[in-house]
Amino acid sequence: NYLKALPVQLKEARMKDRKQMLFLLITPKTTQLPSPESYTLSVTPQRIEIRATSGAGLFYGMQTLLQLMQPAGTGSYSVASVKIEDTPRFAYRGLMLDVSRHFSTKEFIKKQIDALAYYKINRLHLHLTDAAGWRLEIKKYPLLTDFAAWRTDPTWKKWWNGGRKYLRYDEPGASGGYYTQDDIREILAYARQHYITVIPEIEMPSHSEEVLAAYPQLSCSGEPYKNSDFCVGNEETFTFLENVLTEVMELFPSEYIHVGGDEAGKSAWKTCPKCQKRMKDEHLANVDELQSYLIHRIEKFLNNHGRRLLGWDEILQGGIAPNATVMSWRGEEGGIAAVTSGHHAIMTPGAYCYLDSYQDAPYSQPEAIGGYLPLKKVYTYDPVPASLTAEQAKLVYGVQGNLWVEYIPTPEHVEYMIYPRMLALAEVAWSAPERKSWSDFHTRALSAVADLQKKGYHPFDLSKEIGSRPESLQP
Ligand code: NAG
Repeated sequence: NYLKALPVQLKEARMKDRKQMLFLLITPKTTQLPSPESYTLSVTPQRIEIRATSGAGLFYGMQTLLQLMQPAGTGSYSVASVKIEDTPRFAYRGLMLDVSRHFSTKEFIKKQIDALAYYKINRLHLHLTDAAGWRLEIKKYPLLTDFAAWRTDPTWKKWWNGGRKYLRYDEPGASGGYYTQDDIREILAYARQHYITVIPEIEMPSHSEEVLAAYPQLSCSGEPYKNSDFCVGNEETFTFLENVLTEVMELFPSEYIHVGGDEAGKSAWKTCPKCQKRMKDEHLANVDELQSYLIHRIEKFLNNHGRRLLGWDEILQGGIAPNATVMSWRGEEGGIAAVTSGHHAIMTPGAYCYLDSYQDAPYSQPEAIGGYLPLKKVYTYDPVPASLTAEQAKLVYGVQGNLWVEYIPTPEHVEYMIYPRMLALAEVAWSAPERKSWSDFHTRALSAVADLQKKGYHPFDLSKEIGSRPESLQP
């Protein structure tokens, strides 16, 4: 399927001599090919050969070949003779896209899949639910998309500061959107062709104002617009979450289901009679343990369905669930704590991986959430903290860039924030640290930006980088 969908240039390529051929060979596992994503690529004047033990490896060999092809006059391309053995450093190489704060269409997602796969990214984590809008059709709970997916202002910032109301989809001024289950199937089929696994995130117990506006009985107060956390004392909360996750698992084949877990306020739990009763019955010492009770129960549910739980590093609070994987975002401490206790971790610390930060001097940039993360800083990141033993380091499953879009209302702006920084992260995720070179990467990133522009993307123009962060917003 992928070969059918290849970019025009390769489909139209003709080898000059009929004996010149492109071979894609699946071969038995060898030490040369240690992972299913490894490949060898050999280009001689007579033949191009890619070997791998799986389709994924052949796919990555193809991406490298496409990147090496140089235009050589009208409609033809040349590739220099080369012999490459290549293997990824990390099995998990991801981008998270927040589609709640501002909705992204399925066409936009597919366009990003094209670019991400070209740079050998293999996970797309979709932040599908948050206060700003629920983005996934759930047949059992129609209000999630008839109501909680629509708000009064298309711009998050104005809406957030101005009353935070949701509207029915057919009310005048309703702004938002969601993916139907068919849209998701379409996205997933496209992602699969590009060897990208899509990981759905359903937020709990917090960042859930939109759910609690639609189904207020799931909150501690029982009233809309009062709480952001689910009531953990209420059995209905678990019925709801398990019903939602059942539909999510029917749609998404990913091993991981992301359950959020970040930034719960937990304050309503302290006075809610149901939460207090739960704490007493379950011998829970504090609200952290109450959160952990919910995460443990949800993990059991996911594990019973053959899935693994993934969550932001707050899932460590009150005791981590036995099989959970931690996504370490508030620095590296969460990831370190996870691997030290034998859990997997995915590194995504804000200081290196948060693509919603400024990438250049603020006065030259559209407003961002704060923080300064230029390309070079992303490139220098090492996802394995120096303090880890070799055994612990093996539990670092990979690295991910996160794009939260509170301040990023248009698709062009989303691309501007992703590229080229995601290319730096792709190299962090794939290449052995000793093979990295900033100056070499910088040169390649400049031409990659031009290439992305030619393909219709809107990357930050790296050739115009000012490269400093003045304290003032003025030049
Ligand atoms: C955090 C929140 C996220 C927000 C982002 C902005 C996580 C896991 N949680 O406050 O909802 O959009 O940072 O950078 O990042």
